[in-house]
Amino acid sequence: MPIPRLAATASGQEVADALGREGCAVVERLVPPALLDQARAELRPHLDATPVGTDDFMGHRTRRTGGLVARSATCRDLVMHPLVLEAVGGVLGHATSFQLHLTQVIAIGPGEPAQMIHRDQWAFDFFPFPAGYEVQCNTIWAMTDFTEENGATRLAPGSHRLEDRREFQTSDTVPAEMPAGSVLLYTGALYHGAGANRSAGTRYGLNITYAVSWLRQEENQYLSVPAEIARTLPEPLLRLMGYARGAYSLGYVDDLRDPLDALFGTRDAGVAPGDLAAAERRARGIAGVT
Ligand SMILES: O=C(O)CCC(=O)C(=O)O
Ligand SMILES: [Fe+2]
Repeated sequence: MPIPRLAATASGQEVADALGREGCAVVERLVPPALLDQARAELRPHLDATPVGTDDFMGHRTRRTGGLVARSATCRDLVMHPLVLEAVGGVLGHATSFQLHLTQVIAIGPGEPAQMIHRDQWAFDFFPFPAGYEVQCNTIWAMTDFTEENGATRLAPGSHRLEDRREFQTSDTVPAEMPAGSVLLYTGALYHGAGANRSAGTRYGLNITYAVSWLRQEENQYLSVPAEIARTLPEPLLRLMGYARGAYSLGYVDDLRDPLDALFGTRDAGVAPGDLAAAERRARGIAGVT
């Protein structure tokens, strides 16, 4: 089965329907490539400072840079992209709410072999979720063109319905080729993996994932985004990051307080709301980095 491809004019429901059918979908040219160039420019010092992975799964020629909500204003907008949130809501709508699970630029360097084919939901200690019960929905934005040669993500469309712990070969999968500015969506149960990079350039993908709010987040947003920066962010983004109760009472603070009350109850008088530059200066000072 081919990967469903939709135009940027598609509705969130159409994307969610494609995800229900095949477990994956590409929305072509959803944002101008210049927006992703801007994100890359904002992240440049962090991308340059990130070490390569230390095992075969993370990739010995692959750099994974996270903390994107703290580090890039453009990435905040991508986390909150309305079409993506609508599609994710369609896939995870059986739960009370969903939240941000991780943010990561995946930069695959030349010569990196193909990653093992896997399900992202295996991160939840390999819990055997029932077939058809999705707890996670993911995006990979193409910051550079994704081609079979440079390591486009490889997918087995329809495999979200198969049994767990299945072994796939790379040859059982197809590459999600797409021009820069496009986004690949796939569910937590879909078998996939990064492709081998046989080109001379680096493949940049922006992996932003979401999961139901009753599961633990893969990237700890409370520590990845310093509170001084968090206090400058819009409330809907904060809630998506986990400053909200999941289901009835998950994640409350002391006397059943809402996490946002706790965050703002200790507002730092030295940083005015919205003054991101001041917040970042303060955060760097606190972290001991100049
Ligand atoms: O970068 C990619 O194309 C996919 C990476 C991936 O699936 C993962 O690291 O879990
Ligand atoms: Fe993955």
